Amino acid sequence: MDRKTLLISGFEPFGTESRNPSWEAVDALPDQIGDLTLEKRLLPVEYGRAADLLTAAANELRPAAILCVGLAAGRDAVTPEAIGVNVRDASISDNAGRSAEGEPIDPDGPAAIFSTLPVRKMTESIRAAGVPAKLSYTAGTYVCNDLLYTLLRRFSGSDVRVAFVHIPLERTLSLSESIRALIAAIGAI
Ligand code: PCA
Repeated sequence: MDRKTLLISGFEPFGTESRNPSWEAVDALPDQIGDLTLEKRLLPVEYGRAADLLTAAANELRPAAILCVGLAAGRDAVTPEAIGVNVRDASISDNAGRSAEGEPIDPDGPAAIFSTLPVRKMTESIRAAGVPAKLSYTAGTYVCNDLLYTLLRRFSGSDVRVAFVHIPLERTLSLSESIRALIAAIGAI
């Protein structure tokens, strides 16, 4: 079997939450799904640095795909993200104390970039696994969007494809359902 690498990331806790199910779900995934070997990375909730760390890992591993996972506290479904936008704007600071109010991520970049993985198919596959899912057209304007946009920009035109999936809080969707959703999403890649 042709083995390929999937680079997959979750985030540290941030804001008022003491846990972040995105890393807990990623950490609980098997190391092998189908013909994909998973390389897992825990990322800091910091503008720029999260993307730099994952870019460095991708340059070293040359994965077939990068799947980033983050927490979307207000949502009640798993939401693959269709698009990253070129803006940082949030009422809370990142974990390094940096705040941003409507600044571009990359002054020379396009306003938005579409995900290069089949997000619609991933959404359907999560639903088929019995977990609520909805395709999203906004990953927000905080660190998750910063990571998605920056990776899409850096790997644009390359054979490294990129997607982002937001999962709800654990009190909204159990960790085992989030894990099931990620396995289904990966199956659709
Ligand atoms: N969610 C945040 C950043 C880290 C995370 O898990 C977001 O949606 O931007």
